[in-house]
Amino acid sequence: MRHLLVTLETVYKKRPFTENIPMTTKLSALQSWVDQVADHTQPDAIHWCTGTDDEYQEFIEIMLSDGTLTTLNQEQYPNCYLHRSDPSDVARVEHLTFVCTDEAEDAGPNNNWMSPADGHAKIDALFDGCMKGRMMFVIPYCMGPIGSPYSRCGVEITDSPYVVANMKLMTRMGSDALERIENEGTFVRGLHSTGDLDPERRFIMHFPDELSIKSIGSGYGGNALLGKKCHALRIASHQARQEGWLAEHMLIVGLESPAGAVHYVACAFPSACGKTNLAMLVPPDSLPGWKVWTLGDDIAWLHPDEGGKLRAINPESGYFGVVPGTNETTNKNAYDMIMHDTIFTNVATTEDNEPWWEGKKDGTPTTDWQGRAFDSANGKAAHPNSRFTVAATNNPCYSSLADAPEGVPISAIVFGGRRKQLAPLVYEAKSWKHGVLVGAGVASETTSANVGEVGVIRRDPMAMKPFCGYNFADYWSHWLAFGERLEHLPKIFHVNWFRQNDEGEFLWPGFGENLRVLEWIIERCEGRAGAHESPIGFLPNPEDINTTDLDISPQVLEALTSVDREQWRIEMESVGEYLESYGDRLPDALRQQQQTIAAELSKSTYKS
Ligand code: OXD
Ligand code: MN
Repeated sequence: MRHLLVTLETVYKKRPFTENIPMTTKLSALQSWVDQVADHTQPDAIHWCTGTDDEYQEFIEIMLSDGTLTTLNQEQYPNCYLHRSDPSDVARVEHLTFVCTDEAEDAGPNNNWMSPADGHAKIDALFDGCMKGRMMFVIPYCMGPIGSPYSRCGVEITDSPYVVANMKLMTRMGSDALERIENEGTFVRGLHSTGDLDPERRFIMHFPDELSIKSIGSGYGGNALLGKKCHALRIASHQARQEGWLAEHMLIVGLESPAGAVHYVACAFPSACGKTNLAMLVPPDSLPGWKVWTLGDDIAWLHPDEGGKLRAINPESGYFGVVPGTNETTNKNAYDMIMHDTIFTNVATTEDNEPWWEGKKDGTPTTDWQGRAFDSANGKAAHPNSRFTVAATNNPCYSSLADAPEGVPISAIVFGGRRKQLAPLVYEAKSWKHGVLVGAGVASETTSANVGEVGVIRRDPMAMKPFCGYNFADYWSHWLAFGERLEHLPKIFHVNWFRQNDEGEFLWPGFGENLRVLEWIIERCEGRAGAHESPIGFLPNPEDINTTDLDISPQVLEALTSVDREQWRIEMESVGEYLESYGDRLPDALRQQQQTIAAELSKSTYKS
């Protein structure tokens, strides 16, 4: 290990890259791409990442020595480090993210578009010589278990050691991935440089037809860890459409009932709406015997298996989670998980050099996320989108099936959003087609995971608004056709944990208590739980939700399990208008679903 450290340090002292190629590849397409990128970006040296723990440690030490990382209190937080990013570089940048296809229509109204020629020209100019004085890292990675037929590989080239360390925590990267790439001969090409971090020279471009990504000017996870949003969602959604599967912004969780039956559920919620908390849920004491297993907290790749069932893998192997709000009550598993071997980004620190964030119950911040003495006049101590990066194996409830090449069978798909009003706690779609409409109609308040206004309601179909790599209308057609191919269709639900009363208080306790709603969902899948039919779907009767030992009034439960017909009629109209904005490509079956429900809601006989 010492030897490698010396090698990397030497490399940092600007050896010409041609003299330092510790690892090359027998795949000529990969070698020539790396050579061509090196010619273009002019790094001082190239390092091919092997993915070993020793190599990770070296990257940590290099970042500690150049100030990219600082050490946190090693007694309380062993192997935990803090990265403070450029204050202008703290979130995804949807307005600077492009999908480059020959025809604008193929990217759709849901994406910013440029032609591939314009996209390359614009971004290549920024890559010109951008790695001079820096080192270039080649990261072969595999999204999904190395041995799974459902996994797909990529190679990220970056000049950021922070990206390398994060990719090590988040993906299966290094020699094993390289071997698979060499055997398959195909991989997604991702080129990344932090550039000069000037937001004016920041772009994230996707070329789905070339299976390639170019990202410059940001070191933030969603913009820079190219395996995640760029590959596993935008490029993969395009590949999935061609190959007959789905790449979705969904957590995957296993729910084991006291009787020992395990159901796997995939849930799509927009960014920063609690997917990590749900994926790692701790059953409350009042629901004894339940166990919850995390498969993934952000992305699911869904494939039909030979028996016509839906199976899911999580392409990632780590979590890049929102830190604020994490505590022993909201998510004890996450709270424990991030007490060791974690990279924190943009949290505050205490006098004892422990990481601190809003919602952490103990400690007092003395230094804010920008490294200034904390003063509440400057805003929050931790950035609202501050993050932890941690390997999934740190998770106390990590599923033993997360590495299974065949994935897990999915019983239910759950959509959800953050809605103060209107959407009930839970309802069930009447059919797959209706479920596709439910997904297409998802709306949620915007969060700090993207640069822009926070708390504004926007349509976020299937929670994929920022991540679908092609026209949403074609995506909905793909979802509809996909359902036709499945012999055993999972049921589709919609949940909303975020309903508030007029005083702005949450109606539902959320967090671990959400298991009560999941219990209803899986009992519906087993044909055991009650419900009543309404135009919007099947709603639980108040008594169908297990409220044992829960402090909730009948009035509140009634409000959570009913719908305001007039408000939903207006909502359905707005969904209809939204869908029509996709024009001719909108699948008729979806239009019909919307029209049927709108018509039913208009009938005066219906009472919620
Ligand atoms: C994320 C996001 O980081 O959705 O997962 O923004
Ligand atoms: Mn996400």
